[in-house]
Amino acid sequence: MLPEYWRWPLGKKEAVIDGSVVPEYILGELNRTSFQESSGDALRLRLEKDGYIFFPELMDIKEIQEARNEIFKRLFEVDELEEPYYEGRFSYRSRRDELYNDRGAFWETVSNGKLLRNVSNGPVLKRVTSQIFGTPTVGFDYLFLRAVPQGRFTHLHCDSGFFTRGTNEVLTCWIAFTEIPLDNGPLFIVEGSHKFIDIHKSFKDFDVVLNKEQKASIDEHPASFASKRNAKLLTTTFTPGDVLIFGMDTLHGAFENYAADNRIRLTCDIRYQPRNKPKDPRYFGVNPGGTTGAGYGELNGARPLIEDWHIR
Ligand SMILES: O=C(O)CCC(=O)C(=O)O
Repeated sequence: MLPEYWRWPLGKKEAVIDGSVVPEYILGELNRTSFQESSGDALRLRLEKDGYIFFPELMDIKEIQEARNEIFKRLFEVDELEEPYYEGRFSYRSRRDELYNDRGAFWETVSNGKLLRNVSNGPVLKRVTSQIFGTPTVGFDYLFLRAVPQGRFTHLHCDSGFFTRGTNEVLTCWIAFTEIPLDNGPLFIVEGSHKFIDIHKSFKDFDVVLNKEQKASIDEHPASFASKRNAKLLTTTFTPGDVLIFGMDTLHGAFENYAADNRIRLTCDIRYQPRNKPKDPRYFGVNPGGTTGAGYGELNGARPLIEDWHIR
């Protein structure tokens, strides 16, 4: 339970999780890395040391804007965004279920937008991840596109229980399509968490589908979790085109979007692995089944924006 003074009302822009303000002293800034100025060895060292690599403005801004508009237009067509659609403001309405009888099929077509795929599965991330692994890589076909309206946040977790059935050599690439200041719910990383031995032990060999007795997310409030370990929640004001890459053991989550102007947060996360390592068939090919096998319908993104999210 958090002390009462952590709660609303909010002053200036603050980080919030589930209605609680995160104390400022727990927040820290992500280290920034320039891809152009880094060798493969330098990138591997950075990943080993920090558990993540943050590349500001890695992607071409025009391609990011085009992909964003492609997605916003689809959300506007189901009445979830206000006009003009390119501002990405949540309408608090939805006609998604009325217009499409299959949520998964709808979300799959949005996730397969050509302009979005240019960014997520295009040459830039392939080049960057190949440089990190030191061998050619492939991006997963199954994509986690997230249009995040007000009131949503992502619980603390690491990605190993989802993506390491084929190989442990997997990296998550998280891409910002909108500007994401603190009130818009940016992603955060728990400083040094890829080296927390107890966490590593409890999630080693954990598979979110097979080990039903264990949850992927950590229930403890990320602020108290971090504070007990003298760690900070590392984040930044993301700008469109920023990419954050992290390993499977790195604990992360996302702050709550409480932006008063109703702007949604648009991001996607995709995984890359060496091309010569075994692939988990759930995430590759046409109509991939995704984590549970239910396809794109299992994602929070497939839910109309007016509907709450599930927690795994
Ligand atoms: O974007 C978010 O809210 C969460 C992203 C995430 O959990 C991931 O990329 O693994």
